[in-house]
Amino acid sequence: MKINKIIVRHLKMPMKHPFTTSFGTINDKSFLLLEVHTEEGIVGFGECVAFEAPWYTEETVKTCWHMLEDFLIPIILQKDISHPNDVTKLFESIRKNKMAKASIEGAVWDIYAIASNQPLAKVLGGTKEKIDVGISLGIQPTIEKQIEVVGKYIAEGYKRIKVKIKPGWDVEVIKKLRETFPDVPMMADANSAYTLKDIDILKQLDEFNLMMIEQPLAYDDIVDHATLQKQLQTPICLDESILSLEDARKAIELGSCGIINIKIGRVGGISEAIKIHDYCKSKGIPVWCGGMLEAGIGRAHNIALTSLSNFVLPGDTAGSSHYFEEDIIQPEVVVEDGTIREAQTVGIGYEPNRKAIEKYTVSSKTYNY
Ligand code: OSB
Ligand code: MG
Repeated sequence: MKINKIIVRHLKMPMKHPFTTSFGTINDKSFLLLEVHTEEGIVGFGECVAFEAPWYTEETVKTCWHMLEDFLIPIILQKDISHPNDVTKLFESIRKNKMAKASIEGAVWDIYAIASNQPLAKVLGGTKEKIDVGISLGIQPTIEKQIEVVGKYIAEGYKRIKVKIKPGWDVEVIKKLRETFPDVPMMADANSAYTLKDIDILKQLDEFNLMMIEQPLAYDDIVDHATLQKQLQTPICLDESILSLEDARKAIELGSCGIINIKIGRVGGISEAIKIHDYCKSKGIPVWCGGMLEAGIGRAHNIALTSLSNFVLPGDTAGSSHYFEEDIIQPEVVVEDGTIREAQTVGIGYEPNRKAIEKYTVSSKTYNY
């Protein structure tokens, strides 16, 4: 196949609830949506998960658009592509910028699945028909409110609850949550808010039977995490620190984590995500699919990826209605009893909602060969 046209749209979707982490608050979801056309007339969609500000990784909506316009789109237009893995190879000469790369690669996987007349999950080698989902909840103004919000989503059936922690909002909050919900599968995500100097605080969290503590230390660290893991009973899950299969290998060899959160955008695409999944499986390291507050296209990619067998822990792929009044896909993603059914139709399994896409688009540009 050859790609002959790419439409890049910048969308802004108001979020139902502001999302607060140790690094700040996100009120609106601002992101790039890619519509990729082939010569044969197949259309695939990819969602770029970079945020407006470089808090989670260094990429932003603007850096991604720059990388797409000036480097990635010129590389990909009119090249012969027989498999989405070719996209990863074509982008090898460009360093990092993983979210920008992944947005094209995701659309090419969609196209590849459509051309193969199969659901994306099947094309990726997925085996599950239904996936378990958890939910990631932002920091709330008070502990009472945090307990209320957690209770609401337990009642909705989510299979595990993730709460965000930061210095000053940790042991006491987790203790209260554990007292209120003694048996609920629960975990905490620090988004790199601690250092080894905080080891006494982090060790106190061992008391609360958490499934894991996600990314307690620096976003680019695997050495201190290994030191910490030796002193913690609770498994560490790495998120920000894992950008590639090589990172996963090194972290696992060092003993920096017991679990890995895989995000397609963070690792540069689905092909790399599958490699990390397979490697972790061979090492007995469970994985789960992380989220970037995606709209429907990114969410659909995450759901398809999660059908692979070593995604044994519930992911952060909550239902569309948790995030937005209206999603940009049809049907929207629905969670029932804490599970999502894998789509059975070809491609990503959801149709773009053209009206909603138009409504939320603030600017766009078309790139032709
Ligand atoms: O650390 O997993 C994270 C959202 C934005 C940036 C980083 C993270 C998150 C989440 C939310 O935890 C996951 C989601 O619901 O999409
Ligand atoms: Mg995280």
